[in-house]
Amino acid sequence: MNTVCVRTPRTPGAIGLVEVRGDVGRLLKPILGRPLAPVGKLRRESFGDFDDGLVYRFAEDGAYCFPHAGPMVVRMLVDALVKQGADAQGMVAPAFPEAAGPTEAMLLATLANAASPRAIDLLIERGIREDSAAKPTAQDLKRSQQLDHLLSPPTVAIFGPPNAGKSTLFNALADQDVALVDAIAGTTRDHLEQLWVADGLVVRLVDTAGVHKSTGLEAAAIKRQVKLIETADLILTVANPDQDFLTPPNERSALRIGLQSDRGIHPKAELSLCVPKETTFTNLALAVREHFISDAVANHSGPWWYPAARALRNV
Ligand SMILES: Nc1nc2c(ncn2[C@@H]2O[C@H](COP(=O)(O)OP(=O)(O)OP(=O)(O)O)[C@@H](O)[C@H]2O)c(=O)[nH]1
Ligand SMILES: [Mg+2]
Repeated sequence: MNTVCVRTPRTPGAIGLVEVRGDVGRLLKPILGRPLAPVGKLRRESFGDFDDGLVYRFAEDGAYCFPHAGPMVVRMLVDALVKQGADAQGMVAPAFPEAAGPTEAMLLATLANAASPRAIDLLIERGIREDSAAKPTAQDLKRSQQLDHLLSPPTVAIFGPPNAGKSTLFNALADQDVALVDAIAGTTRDHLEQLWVADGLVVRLVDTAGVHKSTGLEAAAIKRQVKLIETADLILTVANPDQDFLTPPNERSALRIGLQSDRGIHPKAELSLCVPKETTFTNLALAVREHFISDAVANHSGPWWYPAARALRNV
């Protein structure tokens, strides 16, 4: 079976580890642009036209690729391997010879792949590791599903009318100027995304263009972003003091945030922010983390039946 598996956390870092198993020579040749080196050789390679890094063939049927660890680069490498026929879901049994049993191996694999810093301590303290652990109760499963958000980043979309201050907020959270900020309404023409750590929970934060009527090419971009907003796990519905909050497509998971609070507090806001004066965004981070993982669950001492442990025990 041909498989590809990311062995490093899906957060920015220096080097990523992507493990390829199966017919590795055939899978990697089109991506590297030349035949794979023999077993035992570590060699510098180009990954398509999107990155370069190291490749180590540790067995006839196994290779480690070390690209740069930007989440986008890692995803492009995985996508390229999937295009060559590798199965990205197939590799569930990780090679952890130090594990006492299959459950502990799953725990180690989950630790290695967890997106959020908060997941590490929680998995070590409460993650199921005994093969003989008693089956989870309904309450255990309910709490575990909240904690699962720590493993792969949920999507959080910033949604609101033009000029609300969406990109200003997005940029401040990134602490860098990624999105376009301008006083002309409708400046952001497409969505942009980044990972943001909200009180120990990594989320995929998406900036969207102000919603307004449009035609042609721009309409296509807007259609795409409507879909993104519809499927987001949480929508931050924002408005400045002169604007009404828009009704998001899936309102049950929305948080209303009044922006530009230096110009007035929005009466309908659940949380008010003046982004340029914020330094820590503590309240926003807490509200976002609390949306996915309640304080009660975060502080509970019960077991965490992470997805791989549930799959192993069929629960
Ligand atoms: N007074 C004040 N102005 C702000 C604040 N935040 C943003 N602005 C200004 O509001 C204007 C619009 O900000 P953007 O962040 O571009 O708004 P946006 O919601 O991304 O707009 P579109 O992308 O066009 O939909 C800019 O001139 C910002 O400088 C704030 O907290 N206070
Ligand atoms: Mg914008």
